[in-house]
Amino acid sequence: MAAEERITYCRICEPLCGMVATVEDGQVTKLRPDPEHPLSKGFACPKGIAMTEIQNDPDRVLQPLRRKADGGFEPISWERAIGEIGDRLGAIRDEHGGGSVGWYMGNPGAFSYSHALWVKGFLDGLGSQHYYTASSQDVSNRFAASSLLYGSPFVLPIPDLERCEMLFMVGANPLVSHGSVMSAPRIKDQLHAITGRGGRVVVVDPRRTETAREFEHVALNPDSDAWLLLSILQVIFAESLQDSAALDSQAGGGAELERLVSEFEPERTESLTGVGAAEVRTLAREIAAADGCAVYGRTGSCLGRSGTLVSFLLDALALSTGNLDAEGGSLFGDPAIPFDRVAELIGAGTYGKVRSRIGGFPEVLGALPASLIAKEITTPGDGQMRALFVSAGNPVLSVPNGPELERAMERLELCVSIDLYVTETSKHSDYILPATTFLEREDFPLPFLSLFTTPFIQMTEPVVEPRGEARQEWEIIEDIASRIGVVPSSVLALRLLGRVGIKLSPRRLVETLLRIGPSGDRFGLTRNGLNPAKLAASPHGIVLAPGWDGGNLPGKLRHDDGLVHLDPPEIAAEVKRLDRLGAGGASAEYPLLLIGLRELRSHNSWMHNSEKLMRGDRVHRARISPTDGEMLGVEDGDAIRISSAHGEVEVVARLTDEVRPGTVAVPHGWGHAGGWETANAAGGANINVLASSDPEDLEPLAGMAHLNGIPIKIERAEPRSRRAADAAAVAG
Ligand SMILES: Nc1nc2c(c(=O)[nH]1)N[C@H]1C(S)=C(S)[C@@H](COP(=O)(O)OP(=O)(O)OC[C@H]3O[C@@H](n4cnc5c(=O)[nH]c(N)nc54)[C@H](O)[C@@H]3O)O[C@H]1N2
Ligand SMILES: Nc1nc2c(c(=O)[nH]1)N[C@H]1C(S)=C(S)[C@@H](COP(=O)(O)OP(=O)(O)OC[C@H]3O[C@@H](n4cnc5c(=O)[nH]c(N)nc54)[C@H](O)[C@@H]3O)O[C@H]1N2
Ligand code: SF4
Ligand SMILES: [Mo]
Repeated sequence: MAAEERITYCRICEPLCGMVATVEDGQVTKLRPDPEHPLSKGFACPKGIAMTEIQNDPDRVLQPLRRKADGGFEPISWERAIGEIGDRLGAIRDEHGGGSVGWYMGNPGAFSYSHALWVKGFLDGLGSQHYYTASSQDVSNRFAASSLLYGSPFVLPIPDLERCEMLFMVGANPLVSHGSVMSAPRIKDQLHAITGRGGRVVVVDPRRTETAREFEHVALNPDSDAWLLLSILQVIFAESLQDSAALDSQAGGGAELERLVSEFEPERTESLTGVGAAEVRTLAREIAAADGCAVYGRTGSCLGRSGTLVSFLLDALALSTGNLDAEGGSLFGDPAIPFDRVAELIGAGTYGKVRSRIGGFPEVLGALPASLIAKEITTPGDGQMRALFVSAGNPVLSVPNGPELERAMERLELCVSIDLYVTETSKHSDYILPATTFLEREDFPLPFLSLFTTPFIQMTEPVVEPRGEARQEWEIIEDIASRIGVVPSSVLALRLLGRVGIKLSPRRLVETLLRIGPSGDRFGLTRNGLNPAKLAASPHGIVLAPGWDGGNLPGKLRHDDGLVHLDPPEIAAEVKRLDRLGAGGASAEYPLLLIGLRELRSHNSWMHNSEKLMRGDRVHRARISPTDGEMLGVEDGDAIRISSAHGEVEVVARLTDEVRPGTVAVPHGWGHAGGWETANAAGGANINVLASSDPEDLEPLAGMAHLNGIPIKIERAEPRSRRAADAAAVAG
């Protein structure tokens, strides 16, 4: 059969780059970047290209699997799998209530609108609050900060890359990550365009990253961002550099903010941050003086001990300098389907509506801290979790203390995974159900519409039929739910169903939302409005406007007074707690601080089975400063043992002055022991065994895991003489 080309877009990470798939005999044989995509314009990264290998991976799970007594798996039919799961789930629900059923949805779930909507609907249908996502290792505190500031967790500022004179970027490495909580294809070009027009990109990061190297770098101590931002704000108010007009018109509590930051002179915080007071003063003046400064933070601003405070301070800085909701600063998307309003309608746009049974943490967008899943399983009492579904997630490698979770999973009465692989997590399930890849499903970037820095919309059909017996998550959920008489849907879905009398599929739902949305055709009432036919006729996607306008924020604010709140008591309490925490937490026993790192050819834990991506000299390495190396007697290439108060791992040392003395950077997502041969062979370790899953170690306002700035110590794992002897033996 002749080869055909199909237009689609990548759903591995947030730029959602356009792709062209070559399909031969019903198989994807090649993926290449789509030159006609109006934003990514022929760009794709190595992961996007390597998706062909994942798609066709011989290690992929392609049939439902059931665990045998010996721990191995046997294939069974879908009918049997759904029947058995339904029966067991029904019995658990009847005995212990729907609130004993939990679900963890991992990162790829966010890239499938149908998956995300149906999981939440299923748990709502069951009446369970045990909803967990990768958010509590990623971004929950950004949502929590938005809730405090704007009264709505989904109100997220995105940098105006097109028009800013200065981009102040805290804890992000977009040259590798390709951008997050902003969808900005070709981000590298966009950053160079800023400097190209005479502007500046300032990167605040403990490590001299790929991005920091190409632009300006402010090096700071891990997990000290809150102090840095408090000091920048202190200077702005003390030197009367604030934009009083913006403060008066947009915000309430400006005076309280000024008071709150007043004692954080840069001279007081420089020993905590490692950033000199003079440099902080200069930075503050430059941010205030810039003709448009976009203040942006990402995972490095979220994974410390005070992430909600840091996210809050980033927006407070933007607002105080007249850069919030203003062109050249931070903007708020107003997309064709207003996801924040949809979430509100279905009751998902919440913060603190319920609290976790363990630790009393507030839910964020319905999700509770994933770090607590193990304890929710093992702690008896009302609401104890007895059944757990895991879809598109590998929490054994991604949350703190994977070994604790592995042990807890073995105690569940029912555990079901929906994944592409037998992973470190799914291998502990009673059933593994084969999921489609994104190339095998239709899609629509629902949650990302407001985060595109250029307003954009695209819909894609599946590129190929599902391989083997793979099914989409929402279909699996429908089948299981109907076995136990649950309707997996949210309030809005039901309402729409009744109103327009259509069979509820995710596609119908999203098409309806599109047509009744602000840019929709209102079923023919608005000429030139968007509808599915129009999207189908533009498979490369449609740019809806050259950029977002300033001024969208008032329509999104949900506080009764219509203002941004700069004085939430929770934030004042966090500043007090920060003072008690003191510097980084390093001690005589654990003198170094561990931070994370992303690599161009890894994607969290799930692309290490691609030979293309694993080619060459890829080893799980800890980046250590040469000064520390010398002190520890560790040389480049040595096997080292890293230990914290919570666990220990062995990895390989790489000495580099990218990190300063005292800081060690190691990527997460390694240490495989699943059904993926290439990944297993890659070696490395689960770095998150060094992190704590104890409630007292989670960030209080969003329950986020503390993954950056973990106090550690390092020793050589084996005497070098032995390694040299081994090498000599091999050579001989
Ligand atoms: N190639 C690749 N791309 C990815 C991913 C991947 O695994 N691989 N993952 C995707 C996902 S899930 C996400 S959420 C995004 C994340 O997107 P980013 O947040 O842009 O990605 P990171 O590379 O983790 O960048 C975080 C930076 O924070 C720094 N950092 C660590 N601790 C601190 C600190 O205390 N303060 C400050 N200021 N900085 C700190 C780290 O050194 C790092 O450079 O990337 C996405 N893109
Ligand atoms: N130390 C440290 N830990 C971190 C981070 C860090 O920076 N440092 N980053 C955190 C971040 S930002 C994130 S987002 C989390 C990620 O945490 P998780 O989402 O728990 O882990 P992933 O490695 O993304 O695992 C994704 C799983 O989904 C499967 N999969 C891929 N596509 C699909 C699909 O379409 N459908 C289904 N059903 N399955 C699919 C893959 O095979 C894989 O098993 O990790 C977090 N952990
Ligand atoms: S940057 Fe790479 S992985 Fe991310 S969407 Fe683009 S091609 Fe896919
Ligand atoms: Mo993430």
